[in-house]
Amino acid sequence: MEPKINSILTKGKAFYLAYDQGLEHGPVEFNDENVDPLEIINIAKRGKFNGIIFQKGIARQYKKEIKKSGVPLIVKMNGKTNLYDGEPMSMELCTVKEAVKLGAKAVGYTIYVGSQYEPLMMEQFEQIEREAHALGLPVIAWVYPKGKSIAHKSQSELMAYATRVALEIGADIVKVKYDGNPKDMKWAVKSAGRCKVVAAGGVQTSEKEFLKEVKEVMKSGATGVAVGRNVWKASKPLDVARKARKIVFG
Ligand code: FBP
Repeated sequence: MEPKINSILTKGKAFYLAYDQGLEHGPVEFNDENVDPLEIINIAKRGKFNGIIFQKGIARQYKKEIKKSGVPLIVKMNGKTNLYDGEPMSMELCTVKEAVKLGAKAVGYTIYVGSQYEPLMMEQFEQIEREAHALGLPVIAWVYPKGKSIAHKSQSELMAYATRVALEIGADIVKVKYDGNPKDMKWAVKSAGRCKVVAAGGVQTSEKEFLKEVKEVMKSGATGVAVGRNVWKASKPLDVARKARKIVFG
């Protein structure tokens, strides 16, 4: 079945709010407000995001509120803590069946290309992708080059490699970390072919710098952004969201 990509796109553009950092980095990322998933659901709704990314635990405990918000749910299927200290590896934590039951409109999976465990993640991704596509669910691949073997590779080369990997393995959308160079992003978008490219927001920076990056990735042909910290860590998340949304949707 063709994936229903339009359920997570508006006029062909993606504006997603990512909130899996509690697992990936720990509550050290949060303050009194944004530690509460309800606050994030509220930002996603009022900020008019067209996707909200949660792990299955939050998706289940806050299912009612997510549904009520009307923001399409994207369930992140794998993850790890940053307490783990080995070659990068992120194992599957949720099945496609569970994600569908939680109301997912799409699923996401991280692959650390270059890691010693890359083949394992590729294999899990393939199974998830097959099951998700059989149900018409789009699949987003977070493709992050990590591990000992990539230490001496150039960032620009790696961004395009990441997007190309996503095209080749059947992802509908690939999420990459923007390296800060619009020329590299253009090449990465080209390398992705018909696989759509969204950029992660990265560590919190100034609003000005963040919006500049959003502008650059959009100008380079990206489909959108999947941002977390630069929105919900901001002193006025809805202000930043409004400005970023204007750039994404033009
Ligand atoms: P941010 O916009 O906050 O960077 O979120 C994007 C994201 O991909 C999250 O989904 C994920 O938790 C995090 O970045 C992973 O970052 P890192 O690889 O640096 O741990």
